[in-house]
Amino acid sequence: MSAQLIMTTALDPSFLTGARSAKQFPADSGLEVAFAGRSNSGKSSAINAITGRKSLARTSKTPGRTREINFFAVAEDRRLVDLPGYGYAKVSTAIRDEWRELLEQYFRRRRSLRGLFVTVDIRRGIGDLDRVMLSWAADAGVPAAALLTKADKLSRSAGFRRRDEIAATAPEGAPLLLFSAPRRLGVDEARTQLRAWLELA
Ligand SMILES: Nc1nc2c(ncn2[C@@H]2O[C@H](COP(=O)(O)OP(=O)(O)OP(=O)(O)O)[C@@H](O)[C@H]2O)c(=O)[nH]1
Ligand SMILES: [Mg+2]
Repeated sequence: MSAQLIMTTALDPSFLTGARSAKQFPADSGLEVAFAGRSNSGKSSAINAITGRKSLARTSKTPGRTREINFFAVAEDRRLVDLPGYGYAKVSTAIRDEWRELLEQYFRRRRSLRGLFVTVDIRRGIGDLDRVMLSWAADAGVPAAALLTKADKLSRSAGFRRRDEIAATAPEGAPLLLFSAPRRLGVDEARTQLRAWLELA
């Protein structure tokens, strides 16, 4: 087999744009994978760990910081999408409506969306809005996987136990992956999934 055939395209991430309305989305061509999840659940950290770039996506100790949809290019016509987190209580109703509207605009008509990671803090488990996301993806025929983030906060055995507990209440079909950005747990598996969705493997 030639070297060409076994080579995979390297992820070469760069920030494209932050969008506050559908008009600001990049052209809906090629393929993209989105990261959704509760505010502070580790979406931006997961993007950084998976792309191997420490501060590509801005992370924050303060929940609810990301109010835009941030698009990153990882290869020619292949993108990652960092969505604003949901479920953060301490914002005004007006801002919450704005977020919901923006997320709806994205999910309603994004034809290039080919995969969805939902980040779920392993200690919290899957919540109602995560369920909404996962069932929306299932209805839209978009494959989804849950990243059970912050697994480093639990011991190894507690992590496995917790995953089984969460699996018992999770909607069927979406795999659950133990994940830790600082420990790089599940990072290679998530990257393999991402590449498959983006047809980069
Ligand atoms: N210990 C640990 N901390 C993490 C992990 N992932 C994220 N964090 C921390 O959790 C906080 C929130 O992480 P972010 O990646 O900014 O979360 P987010 O989901 O993008 O948050 P919003 O954009 O506000 O919705 C930060 O303080 C991160 O350092 C993890 O796997 N382990
Ligand atoms: Mg974020």
